[in-house]
Amino acid sequence: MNDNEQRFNTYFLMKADDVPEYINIKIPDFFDEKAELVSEEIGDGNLNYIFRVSDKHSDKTIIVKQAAEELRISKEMKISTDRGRIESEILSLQSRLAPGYVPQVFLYDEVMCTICMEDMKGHEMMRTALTQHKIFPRFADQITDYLVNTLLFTSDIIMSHKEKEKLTTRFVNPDLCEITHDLVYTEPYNDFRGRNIISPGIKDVVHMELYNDTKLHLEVAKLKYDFLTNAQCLIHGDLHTGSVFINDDHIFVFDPEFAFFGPAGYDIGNVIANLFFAWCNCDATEKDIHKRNEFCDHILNTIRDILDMFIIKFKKAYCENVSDISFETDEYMDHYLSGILSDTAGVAGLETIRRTVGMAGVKDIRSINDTDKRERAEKILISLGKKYIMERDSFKCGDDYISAIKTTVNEL
Ligand code: SR1
Ligand code: MG
Repeated sequence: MNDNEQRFNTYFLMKADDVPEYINIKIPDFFDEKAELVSEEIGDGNLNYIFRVSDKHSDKTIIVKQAAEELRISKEMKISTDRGRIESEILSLQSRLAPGYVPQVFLYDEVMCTICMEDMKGHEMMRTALTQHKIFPRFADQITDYLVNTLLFTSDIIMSHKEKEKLTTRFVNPDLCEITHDLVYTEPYNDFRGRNIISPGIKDVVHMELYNDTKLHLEVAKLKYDFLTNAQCLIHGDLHTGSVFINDDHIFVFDPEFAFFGPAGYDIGNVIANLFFAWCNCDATEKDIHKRNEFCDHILNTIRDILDMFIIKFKKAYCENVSDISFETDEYMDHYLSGILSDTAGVAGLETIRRTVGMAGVKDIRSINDTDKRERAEKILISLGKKYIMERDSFKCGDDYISAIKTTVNEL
């Protein structure tokens, strides 16, 4: 082994210039012998460093994602780099469960804590596209395929109990789950760490509606306990619109480093909440009324369709694939599905609130420059989030979400 190869036998955080050599050593056949490689750091997430390596003489590219112990969002937060292993393993599993919906993994390197994976070329980050108010009519159909195939097929309804039990141990993810406990389930309701980020004009609302509402605290505690204990299926764990790359025809769902066996509704609720952030952004910033109406209507239709398509596809897949005789009846299926739908609404509420007042906000809302409009959006989000949480058992289909959204918007 020469000196160059040895460089990568001990972990260090790479700079863009290190990555071409790294790829040539670790995946020597990936690029052509005559390739001239260049590398750039393209990540803007909270946790990792993402590099794109390209050949100047061809259109071949590869993505290298490296985990650091210190998070990008805050150097004081340190988490295990094992998240890279979890991410590469779930991507491999999901490429079988939902073919075409996740990027291909070429290599996981446990020393350098890197994942080398397919570049999702021809796609853009969904959050970025949505903040430009682009419309994606196929998204509801695509994401519900992904959700049903990844969630239901890793649950005890379909997967053999022994296989699931074994798989559960591969996806124990304590550090990343702790981030979620803190940022999603705890801090938005008391700010005991002082990390919340609250617009000055909504401070009173936050105190009254979030910090001082003990009935809300009880329901959030129930949802938190469910997240801690309900190992229902293998979830993505952070399925916001920054975890989707999209174009007119296709989506990739990526970045599943928060994956673990948890409640199915966590993923569905995240999708629903994050779509509505795009609605708020357009409502506050789009000056062209026709574009505004078209985009906002499209978002509401997408939210409705996701719920309704999920229910139809879930029931079909359940009936065709249920593997345990105890769960074969329609009555059990309806009981199981209504639990998922209640969790979905609860988590949609938690995500809606935590991205509004918590440390990890979203660009859709925080980039609204007009203070009055941003604070109006934030008040809508807090009120809607609370309805989702407090009345979660009554959100049974897409129209229930649309009614709640329309009522809340008209109230504020
Ligand atoms: C400290 S990480 C903050 C947030 O970014 C991730 O994408 C997760 O959503 C996490 O809660
Ligand atoms: Mg992420």
